[in-house]
Amino acid sequence: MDSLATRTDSGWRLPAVPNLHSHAFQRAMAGMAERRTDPADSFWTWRETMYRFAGRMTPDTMHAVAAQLYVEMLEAGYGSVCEFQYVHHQPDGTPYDDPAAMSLALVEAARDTGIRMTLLPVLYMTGGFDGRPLGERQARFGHDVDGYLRLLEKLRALESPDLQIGACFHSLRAVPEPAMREVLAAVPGTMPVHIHIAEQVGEVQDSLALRDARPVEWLYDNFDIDARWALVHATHLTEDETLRIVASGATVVLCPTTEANLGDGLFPLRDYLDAGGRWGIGSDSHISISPVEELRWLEYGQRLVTRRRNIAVGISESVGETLLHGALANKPAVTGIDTSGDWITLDDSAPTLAGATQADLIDRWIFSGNRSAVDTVHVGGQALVAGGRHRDRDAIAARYGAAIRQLLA
Ligand code: NGQ
Ligand code: ZN
Repeated sequence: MDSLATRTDSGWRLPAVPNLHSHAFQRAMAGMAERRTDPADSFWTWRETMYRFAGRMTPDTMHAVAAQLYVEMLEAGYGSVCEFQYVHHQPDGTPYDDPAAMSLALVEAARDTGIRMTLLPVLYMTGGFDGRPLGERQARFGHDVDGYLRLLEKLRALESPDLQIGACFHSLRAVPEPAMREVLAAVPGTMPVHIHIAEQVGEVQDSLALRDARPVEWLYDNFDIDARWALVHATHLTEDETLRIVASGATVVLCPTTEANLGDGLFPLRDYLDAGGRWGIGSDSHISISPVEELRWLEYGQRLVTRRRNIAVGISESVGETLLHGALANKPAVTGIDTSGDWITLDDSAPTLAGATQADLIDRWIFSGNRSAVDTVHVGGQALVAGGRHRDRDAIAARYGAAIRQLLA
């Protein structure tokens, strides 16, 4: 396999990495849910903290938080982001004067920073597989199908090479089957479709109890899933489900640092790679914003359970090269965006890269040290990051600091 690293006059050049899963507002709470509130603390108790933060966001704070997040993404080597946006309305569920206000705040943040965005307005209708209504804290997430399609239509008018719109179902818990069908029938057949699925054991158990099928099994039994589908997490899979995902050409979006932080479980990576599955990475809750750390922990999780080394090795013998190839391959179907011209350079003076060759550069970038080695980032021909710093880093950080103080007040 040819290396993704090329030597240029300005140092080692690599493709920028697409970030396939983000909830921008969660950047504001990263590191603030790490105290035990109950011996049974879990994903579900974390979610209560997360809902409290979601409840405080306004279009202005959303804009400030997302701009800071996107600066950090670019500085880490991501060139594009899929934004899974479900905080749509005022806290009591009343739409803003402009029902797209929150989504537009994210679009503005992407424009401020220069990151490419696939905006995924989320359909969120029910509080569980049993179809129960949204809880009080979920009120601002909700839409009926018509309102959702109007939002999609409005946002699609903004599409450009830097901004694409996709369809998005929060999860099988949150969207009843008829609504999924209506949306899929109404949107173009090439539009990316993203969904959270099978992240937690509790979700698999509920699905078995109420639908007599596991989430991924149920999805494949009931819908034609193809390459435009992004299945976020898909942590808990049987062998049969794993093979059905591979055969469909869908992309599994792995978010290793968030999945570790939330105690989700471990995706069956080796089996999935053996079968030829497509995957990508996302920073999701933004507990970490680094493609290096996502890829490193994708591999380390597997090492820890198998008690072996060098697991994610495919046609290449380099783990780093294999991982980076995987994270970059086949993304237009799930992003709608052509990122092939976006690239980063690494800092030639970084001690961790001293004496690197094309054969070991990517392994060293991913597995050695913690100081970011990203020097420049070029998106759509523009240098957004130079010397490791985004061009508007300071102004955006100042606005972020003010927004956080307001959120925490
Ligand atoms: C979310 N996040 O929507 O932000 C979810 C939690 C849920 C992650 N799963 C809420 N990482 O799944 O209900
Ligand atoms: Zn998510």
